[in-house]
Order: sequence, then C-alpha cells, then structure tokens
Amino acid sequence: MSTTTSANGGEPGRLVFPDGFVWGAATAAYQIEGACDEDGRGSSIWDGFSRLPGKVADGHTGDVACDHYHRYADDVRLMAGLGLRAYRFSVAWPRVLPTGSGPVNPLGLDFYDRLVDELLAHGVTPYPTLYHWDLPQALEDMGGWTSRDVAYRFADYATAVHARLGDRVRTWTTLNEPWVAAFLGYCSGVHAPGRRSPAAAFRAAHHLLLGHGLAASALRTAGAAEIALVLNLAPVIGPDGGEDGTSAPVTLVDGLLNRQFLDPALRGRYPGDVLDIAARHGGLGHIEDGDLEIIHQPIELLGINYYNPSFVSPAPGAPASRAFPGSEGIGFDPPPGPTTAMGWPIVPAGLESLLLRLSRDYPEVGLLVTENGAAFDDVVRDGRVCDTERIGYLDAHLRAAHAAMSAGADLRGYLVWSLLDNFEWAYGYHKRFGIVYVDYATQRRIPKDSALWYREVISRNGLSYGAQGDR
Ligand code: GCO
Repeated sequence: MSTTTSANGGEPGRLVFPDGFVWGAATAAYQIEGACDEDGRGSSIWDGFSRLPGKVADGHTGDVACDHYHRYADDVRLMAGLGLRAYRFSVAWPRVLPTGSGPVNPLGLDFYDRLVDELLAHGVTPYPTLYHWDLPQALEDMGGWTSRDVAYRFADYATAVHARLGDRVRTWTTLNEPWVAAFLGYCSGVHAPGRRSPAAAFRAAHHLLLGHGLAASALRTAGAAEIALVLNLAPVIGPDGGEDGTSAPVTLVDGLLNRQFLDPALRGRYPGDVLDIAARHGGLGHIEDGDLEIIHQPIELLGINYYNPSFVSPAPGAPASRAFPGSEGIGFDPPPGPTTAMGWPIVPAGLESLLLRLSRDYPEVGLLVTENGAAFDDVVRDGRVCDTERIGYLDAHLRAAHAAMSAGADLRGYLVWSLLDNFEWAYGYHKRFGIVYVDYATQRRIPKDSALWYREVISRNGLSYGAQGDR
C-alpha cells in the first residue's frame, strides 16, 4: 500500500487518502447481537457479570442489545447504503462452542455464515475478530485467562471458525484489546469476570498473548492470508507534555499499556521494566520457556484502537490505579480541554504521534485504525440526529491520520467505532458511540448526520480542506 498521499489530490481544498484505503466501521458481538439464549449459544462471562448488582449501569445487559442477530441483513444494507467498504465485527465464542471447547454448535456458526455472505453480497469486506471479551463462562469456571489451557482452547476455537468461514474471509483478528480483558477484567474488576488481582491480570495478559500466538499459527496453517492483533494503544504524556520515556510515570504506564503487548507480539520479548513490575505482583512463573516464540508470530496488520492519550504526572501519596499495578504516586488527570460524553479528552494529535511512533518502532507491520470514535449526548429531533461534535471529532482524527500517512505511516484504513449505538460495557446503553442512532425501544435505526458525512468522506476518499464540513 503506497503511503505517499498527495496533500490535495490535485483538487484545491481536498485532503485525499490513497487509492484502496479501507473505509469501514466496527462493532462487537456482545455489544450489538442480543439473542443471548438463542440457537444454542452458551453463557459468556459478560452474561453473568452484567447480572451482578451494581456492575453495569441500571442493570443493563446484552440480552437484546441492537438485536443484530435478527436484524443483520438490514444492518448490512444500511452499511452498504453508507458506502462502507469494510465491517469489523466479532464472533461470539460461546455461540460457536457453548462451553468453550468440545463439539461445535452449527447454528452458531450458521449466523456468521449468513452475515459474511450478506456482507460480500453487498460489497462489504468482513473483518472478524475472534475474541472481543465474551469468554465462555465454562472456561472462566476453570480459571479463565489465568489458566494456560484457555490459550489452547482459543486456538481450537479459531480453527473451528476458520474452517467454516476461511473460504470467504481473508483478514483475521485474534484478540481485541488484551489489556482491557486482562487489567479491567482481572485487576480493577470493572469488566467481566470482575476479579481484582494484579497477579491474575499479569497471568491473564500472558495467556491472552499466548492464545494470540497459538491462534495465529493455527490460522496461518489453515491458510489465512492476513492476521491482525488489535490493541488499545495510547501516547502516554507526562506533565511536560513529553511522551518519551524520561519520566518514571510515563515509562511505567507506557510499559503496562502499550509495550507489554507490542513487544512480545512484534519483537518476541517482554520489556524488562514490565517484567520487573509483574515479578513484584505475583511473579513470572506463568511464563514458560518457548512462550515468547509462540507469541511472536508474523502478522500483517496491527489494529489500533485509539480514543485519547493517557496523561500521567507525579502525585506523591496517590494510591496505585486499580488497573495499573505499581502506579503508586502517579496521577492520571488529563489537562483541561474538550472531552467526549465519556469524559475522555479530545486530542487528535495523539493519533498522529501514535501512528508515527508505531511506524518508527515496529516498521515490519501494516497499521489499521480499527476503532476511533466518540460518545456524545445525541438527541433525535424531527427524525434527525445533528451530531456536529462527532463530525468534528472524526474529521480532526482523520486529518491526524492523514498527516501521519504523509509523514510515512503505513496506514491501510480507518474503521469508525461504532456503526451502531450499542452496549457500552459498564455504562450499559447510556453512552452512544454509533454513527447510526438506535432507538432501543423500537430497534429503529436512524443514520446520524455523522453517518451522512462519513458517506461523503468515503465517496470522495478524503476530506475537504479547512474546518470540518467545509464544502
Ligand atoms: C474498546 C472496545 C469497544 C468499546 C469502545 C468504546 O475499545 O474499549 O473495543 O468495545 O465499546 O472502545 O469504549
């Protein structure tokens, strides 16, 4: 993929992306499918966790969500109508293997068969993610990701899905955000399975990476053309505005959030500073000889989920963040500035610097923005959602991505998070990230102004100059 992009594509006032740039949107199974008890689907850790009092806002669950399991054909038509070229979705492990292993549930695979065929019939390329946090409960009952065996079960599951879909799916993502699965799921406990042990989190992180390597190897053997790993990455910015690892808070948080996953997957080794922290929180007994060779499988794409930088500063006496073991004395307060409805700072430049860092430090892998987007307090008025803030957010981040590409970043595409408003984990349905509004009472879909704007961007393969929306 050429990364040279003409600044204006020959026309005054335009910002053009390379031919073949992949424009799409992303979702995840538990967040949109619903039908949690249908066609043989087994229970996932999120089915149980969302039913625990106080874990999810107002007791919301994924039982119905966007009812995508039944409405997928209409949703695919909606995608095609917006001109999407790619759709990133996740396969629910408990639909395919209800207890996580053993015999395949054919009805579960049938759904993804139908979905892939519908996408291809509408010219939309499927980008399945094999794990987006909905671990079968039966495997959690055996230790979940703290159990080394689950990594091997994951590779078996990946093989089963590829056996059904591999003739039509080219690009396979193993994991979505192993840091979130491990450190929000097993350390802070704000995500399923809700455990609160730093030692468990480091074990889970390692076994997730091991599962990635085992699955990548199995997929490659089965003939997969492209393999990706999706990470939630962020520039870590110190009080002086710097990102380099000169300050201890920046080094620690960058190591735990970014390099703990980038280096094993792309360099075949853990960073020494991360090993030191893990050794102090439960030890390194879970890392066996040969594991890093298994994890370090060649992959074609690094998926980047970018929302905002992580801001850190010395905070003497502050307790450790529950998600960052060893972060005593570190503050995580962003500087004043515009935020989304999640309270996340809006910093498009962070995407540019992240893409340039990844290109510099890990040049052997292509890049794909697999999630970028924002929640805002959307309101329907006269059948329309005028989400100018979201348009501004997306416009600014696409400009940042374009600037990184112009500086040499090998960025292959951009998938907006998310196609639909959906179940935002512990926030339930209170946070709307979609470019398409979902009225959960009626399941009616309303393309927001941002969807119509994105359709224009895709059709032009670029942006107009100046402030967003200038024509
Ligand atoms: C993530 C997950 C998504 C979230 C989105 C907004 O990146 O956290 O992949 O499932 O819904 O990022 O938080």
